[in-house]
Amino acid sequence: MVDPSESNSAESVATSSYLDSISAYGKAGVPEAPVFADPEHDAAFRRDGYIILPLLNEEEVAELLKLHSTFNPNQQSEFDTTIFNPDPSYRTGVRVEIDRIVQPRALPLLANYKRAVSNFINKRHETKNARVWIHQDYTFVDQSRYSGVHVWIPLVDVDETNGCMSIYPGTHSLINHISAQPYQSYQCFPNPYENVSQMLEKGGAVAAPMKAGYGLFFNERTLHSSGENYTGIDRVVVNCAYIPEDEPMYLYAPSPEEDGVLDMVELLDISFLHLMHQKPLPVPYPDAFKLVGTVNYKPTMLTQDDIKHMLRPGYVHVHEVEDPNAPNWHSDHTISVETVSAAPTPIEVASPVAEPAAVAVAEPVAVATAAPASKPSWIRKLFGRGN
Ligand SMILES: O=C(O)CCC(=O)C(=O)O
Repeated sequence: MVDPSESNSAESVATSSYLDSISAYGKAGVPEAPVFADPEHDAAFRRDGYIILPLLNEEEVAELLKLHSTFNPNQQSEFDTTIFNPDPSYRTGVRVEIDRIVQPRALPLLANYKRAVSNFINKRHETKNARVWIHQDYTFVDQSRYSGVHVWIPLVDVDETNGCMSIYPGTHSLINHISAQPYQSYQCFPNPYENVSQMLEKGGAVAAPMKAGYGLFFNERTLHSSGENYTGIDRVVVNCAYIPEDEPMYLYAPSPEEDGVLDMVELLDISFLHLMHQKPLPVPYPDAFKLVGTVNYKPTMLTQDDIKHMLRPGYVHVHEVEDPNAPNWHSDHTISVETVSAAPTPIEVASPVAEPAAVAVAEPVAVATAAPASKPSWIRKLFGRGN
């Protein structure tokens, strides 16, 4: 992480040259199906793997904060996610309330997407062990055809003192990694980033300070992390996941029968999502989980050579402060990146990522059509009925 206090105000570098060069290096296909209704948002999201947009007004932020304190009045733990609360009626209550306020703002920005998950995350005040290390979230879509998208909406202003998000631009196009459960200590199974995580955290992180009510939309493949909350105030956020309107929500689990194979499982009832978190799904799968296919997948471990083109020491995210009371306000909402310390490392032109054949999705995620008619061939077997 670059420390802005170490700035020596070196030269500014145009955002586009930095980000274009990143996307030029991505070897993994990013499906063509649009994610955002606005083509400019869509292009930025496709290129960078994230975009920050104004989303909620002050009243909506205040209402959500109040709801959070009703749902979570006495949080003892340093980090809490309501989605994994064991009580189903609690989870449903949270979801209904978040959806009432957030989805009328978020869904119109997206291109034919629906909400999959709605969640409060709270990083309590004065944390010591609540750092969230760099990781890729669970894969919820058939990523040969579609991009999954998350939105992370802070309900208080965030920066590096209270656990703002850091994002790793372009990492959504680095590798076609399917993030399967069990997902433990940020070690997605299997985890191709293991040997490069530290290097990325040190040299590729873009801290994203944000005003309350803004939304950080990110591709479910984009790597992200967050630091401690050193302040005396809880850092409450709303976090939602979205999937294509006409698609089921998928989860991926290591096949109990065959090494190097992932079961592609349709989640029929979102209330059971918690069953797959941090422990293997019971076998045979519970009724809410329908096995629909399998995917050959042995990930290639990324090496430091693979990612060094993404490291640009000296760059920080500078977020332009706009009017947070203007939801969905479209304007020149550029995220600028400027040099604050060292001169940029020269960009290398050597192929940074293993050739597609080395990436073990049997056929690397293909560029998808907007409305594909059939299942991709990398879903090796399809089953008529579940389990
Ligand atoms: O809220 C945070 O600090 C991190 C959240 C996160 O990484 C996630 O939801 O995947």
